[in-house]
Amino acid sequence: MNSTSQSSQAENSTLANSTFIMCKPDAVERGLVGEIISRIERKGLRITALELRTPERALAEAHYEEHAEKPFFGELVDFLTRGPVVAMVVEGPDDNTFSLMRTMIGKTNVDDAQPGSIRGDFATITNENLVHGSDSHESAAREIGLWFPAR
Ligand code: RTP
Ligand code: MG
Repeated sequence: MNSTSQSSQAENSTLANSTFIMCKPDAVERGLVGEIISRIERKGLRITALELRTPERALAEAHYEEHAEKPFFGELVDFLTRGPVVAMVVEGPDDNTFSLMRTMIGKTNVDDAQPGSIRGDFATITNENLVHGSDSHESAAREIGLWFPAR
């Protein structure tokens, strides 16, 4: 790669084109991380940060703060903290990366998740639906800041 294309790639690397993706503990336990990463790469998206870690409770609570008042919040935090997750920043060529990833991940409820989507192909329980993806530009910026504060 020459210096011109390197610098233009850096200029195109914007937060607006990035989203936060996480392989949840069930994906790590079931050995589906490779499958999920492979789908992201084959789609033509780029992983620009990646970390395997078991989130502390405070991080899991902050991550899912929009659900703090929901009856399933405690169970959701228990689930997310039960083992390692793979946290990632994923970037695409345009500002619709979060939306492309949400389509690839599939609907929240496993009964609605279409075959061809990650949840549609591999999940049988809504509470253990393998992958998280930010649902807006605002969520993406907030979640990237939460999980990768140095970026
Ligand atoms: P995520 O945040 O994990 O990517 O999932 P999502 O946007 O598709 O769904 P969201 O509404 O944000 O819910 C977060 C996770 O909570 C569990 N959930 N349980 N019992 C219930 O009614 C219920 N609703 C949601 C799911 O595991 C969902 O992924
Ligand atoms: Mg969500």
